[in-house]
Amino acid sequence: MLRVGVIGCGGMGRDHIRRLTEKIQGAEVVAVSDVFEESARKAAEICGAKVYADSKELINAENVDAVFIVSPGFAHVDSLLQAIEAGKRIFCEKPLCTTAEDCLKVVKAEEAAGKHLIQLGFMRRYDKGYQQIKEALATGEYGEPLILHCTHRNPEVGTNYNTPMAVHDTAIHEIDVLHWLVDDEYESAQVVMPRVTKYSHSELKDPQIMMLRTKKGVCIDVEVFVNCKFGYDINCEVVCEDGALKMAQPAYPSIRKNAAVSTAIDTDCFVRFKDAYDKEVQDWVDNAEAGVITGPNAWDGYLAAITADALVKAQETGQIEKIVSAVEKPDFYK
Ligand code: ISE
Repeated sequence: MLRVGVIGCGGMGRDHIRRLTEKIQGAEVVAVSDVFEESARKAAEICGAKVYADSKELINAENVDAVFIVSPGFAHVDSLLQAIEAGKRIFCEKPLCTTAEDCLKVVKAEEAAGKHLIQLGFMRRYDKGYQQIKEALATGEYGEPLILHCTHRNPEVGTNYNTPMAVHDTAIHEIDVLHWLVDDEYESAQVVMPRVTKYSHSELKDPQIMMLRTKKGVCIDVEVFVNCKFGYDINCEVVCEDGALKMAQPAYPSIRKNAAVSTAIDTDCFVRFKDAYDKEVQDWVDNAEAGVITGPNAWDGYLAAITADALVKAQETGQIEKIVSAVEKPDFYK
């Protein structure tokens, strides 16, 4: 049984605690901590874990085999470095860290420790729709991918959501999943700003068209539209040399009523990617004993951070921005 300590007991943290307690095989939550003690106490009620006021103490607790980091992004770097030092296995919600510099620190610390410890919570790689496309591409039957057309639509967002968040919070999922999907790396980024919807405000340009070019020359466009009003709508079509593959949508019945045919669209990511969240955590637990990480890792977190930085710069300049890594991919991550 993998004994897990969870750092960060907000909505997402409690969701993961429930998952680890009620669904996941082979794990139990034995420790929880949060800067707000009340949140930690509420979380402890779900799983009967011990509450720690200090997250470092939780990380170093003898009965904690693995650390689950669900605190706000800016707090990840300290917990990650402490957990690496303690040799604990780690699941970290996205982002790895909020700056590329901190991501690199974590990458270097993990490499120096010589053990793959960190899995990053980019759950889309575990979604059946993306997996089907990846498997289809691997058959070679459709030739090479040339263009990807994607949408990432949210019905609405909070009033504090601003233009750069369209990259850091939203497109960050496409940034990770799409280069994995076509097994390629990004070279440059550009953002085109259409007319702004009446549902937005002065701090948020919405919608946006984000474009990425890969090293092999695949062109990707992602429509990010976070006030689309009609649903949580994620689409991906891969145009190849010998066919075009469109990702399947979650299966809902087609309903005939009032002289119309309709099919439901999900309204949030927790429902749309429910199975993917369960699978990523089960996979992390299953691989813990063997000491391997098969999901997104710390290097993927670094790549996402430099790609996001280029997109945010492109939002401001309107130009094509190069995506450059400060270091070569270490052999450790190959
Ligand atoms: C949120 O943080 C997510 O991760 C969702 O998947 C995304 O659709 C949303 O825009 C983000 O704010």
